[in-house]
Amino acid sequence: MTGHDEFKARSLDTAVQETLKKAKEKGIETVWDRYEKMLPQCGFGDTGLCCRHCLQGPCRINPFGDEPKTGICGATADVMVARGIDRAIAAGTAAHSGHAKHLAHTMLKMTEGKAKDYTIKDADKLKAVAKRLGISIEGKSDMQLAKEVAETALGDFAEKHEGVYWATTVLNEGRKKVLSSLNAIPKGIDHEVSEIMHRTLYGVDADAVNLLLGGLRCGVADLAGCYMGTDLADILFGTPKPVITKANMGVLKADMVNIAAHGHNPVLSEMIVKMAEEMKDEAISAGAKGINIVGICCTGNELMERHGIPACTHSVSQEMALLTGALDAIVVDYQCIMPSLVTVAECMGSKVITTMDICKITGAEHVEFTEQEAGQKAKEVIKIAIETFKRRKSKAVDIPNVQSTVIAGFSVEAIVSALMNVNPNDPLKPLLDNIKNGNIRGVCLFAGCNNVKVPQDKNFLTIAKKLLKNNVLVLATGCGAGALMRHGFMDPANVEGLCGEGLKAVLTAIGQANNLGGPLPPVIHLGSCVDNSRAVALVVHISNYLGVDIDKLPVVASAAEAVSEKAVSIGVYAVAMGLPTHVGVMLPVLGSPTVTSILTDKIKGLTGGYFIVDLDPETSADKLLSAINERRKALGL
Ligand code: NFS
Ligand code: SF4
Repeated sequence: MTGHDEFKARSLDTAVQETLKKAKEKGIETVWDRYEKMLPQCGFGDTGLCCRHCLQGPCRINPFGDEPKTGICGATADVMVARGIDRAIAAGTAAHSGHAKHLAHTMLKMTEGKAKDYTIKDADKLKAVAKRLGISIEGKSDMQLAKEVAETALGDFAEKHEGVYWATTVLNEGRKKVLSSLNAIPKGIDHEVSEIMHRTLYGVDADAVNLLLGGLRCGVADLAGCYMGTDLADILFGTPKPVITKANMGVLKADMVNIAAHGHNPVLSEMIVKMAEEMKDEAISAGAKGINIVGICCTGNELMERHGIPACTHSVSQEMALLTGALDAIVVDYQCIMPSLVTVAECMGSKVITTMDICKITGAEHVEFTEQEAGQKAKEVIKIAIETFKRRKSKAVDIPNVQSTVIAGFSVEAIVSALMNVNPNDPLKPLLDNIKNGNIRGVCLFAGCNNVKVPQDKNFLTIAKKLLKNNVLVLATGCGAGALMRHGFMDPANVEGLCGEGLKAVLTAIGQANNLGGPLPPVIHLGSCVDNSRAVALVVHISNYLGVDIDKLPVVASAAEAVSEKAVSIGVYAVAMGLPTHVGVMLPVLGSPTVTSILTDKIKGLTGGYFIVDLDPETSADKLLSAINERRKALGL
């Protein structure tokens, strides 16, 4: 074995491999070590056949058909599995919409003069969102309008029976019809989450089909939450435009105060970026060259798409950022933050700083963040990092010399404006002409996390390579975007090597029309996980333009290395939108052949979308391609 081969089974990212070697030398435990200790994982849980929804349990059902065949209350395998998946959807929905609600509160406080560090960055987007929501914009100041948008957002959470629903303002007519007929239009985001908790309680819904239809409606509520998150973040912090930056651990700088923003909500990370600028001199007095903010996971994507902040690493490799020894602080809000970071930080003399009331970690420092004192709190966080730097600066660090060039920040607005440089009067035409003539076979969205069960990035890279060669236009969000960017898939220089001829020609033509001096990158970065809303917006645009519903379009999605319950809820709304949706890790549904066949097959007759569960990236790519081809054929292309 040479170099870091020993760690290839854990990650395909060479920076991660190098850092894993260091972890081993230092005897520091990582997520991969803990995974190995966990094996074999429980077969009941794996197949979805355990239930702890009441105090008579836990119950488990024999997956091989022997006794016990039901839970103590009589719940069958179908019911147990459907209840389990429903609760995952509700959790994912609660998280995305909690993020959106936080933005709405921030926006409302801003309009009341109670959050003075925030401003309206994109008044055009504000007006566009207001119009979409049916709010009249005549004679209103931006602040007044922002207040109404924030109040409408907050009004989307409770149950209501009239007025606008965020979800219906973003769907095309075809989808509205399909989802209404399935009673899958949410009546309120929090209402749907709470209803799932109710119906999955001991002794309530015991019909798998009914449970899954409830889950579908909650999935559509998740779309509303994601969309709201994107809308409000764009208004407050700016709608992304293409920006050149870097990704991977090589973006850390030994002679600077390195702060990683980790988690999700730009409400926090935007302030860290803003205040870092102001506190540069303080860092210099401490002996640093300045302050270097880097991103981890989705808040990293948010900072990258709006400011070109480089990405350090993503998802399963988050501990590695600390193991470099160069990170002076890692500041987190909520979601996808491994509690183990605290232990690694202790070993490395670094700090984990929690900021949110709902997300504290024992052993971390807590600086309670409020929108009222946002700038002040961000400064407190940065001060802690500067203090850590003073102690760290004389010590050796191990920053892997690995980074790739990234062009990020393709909001739908940015994509349309790039296309307008090709055809000013009819911007979508060039894209659709190329889909029709086969230069572009179809579109695939990669989303979701890195799962410890998969060699990091392997599924994403394998599938994306095959699709790109077959001229599929690839979009990416979240840590899926992270995986692809760390391996050069967002560097225009790699279009030549990665893309098929047709796709190459299209990316080059658009790049030239925009004076980029080269093509667009092989993979288009749409942003964070809530920004899957941007993918929905794009397909809705295309569907409206063509007058063909989304379930007929050659568009597919893949969460190739999913982890979070948020990936499950996103998957459900992708299916609700009518997309064939691949998941590259096992969903806990196999214990119920009924639920499995509904999700992977029967639902196709209802929404047009369906799940493809396949753990092998090669055959997964083939299945995605054939789903695209099947739809092309049906369209006569
Ligand atoms: Ni999405 Fe983003 Fe990453 Fe997965 Fe977590 S950060 S919200 S859930 S791990 S992609
Ligand atoms: Fe067991 Fe039924 Fe209670 Fe679940 S709800 S733990 S299956 S008795």
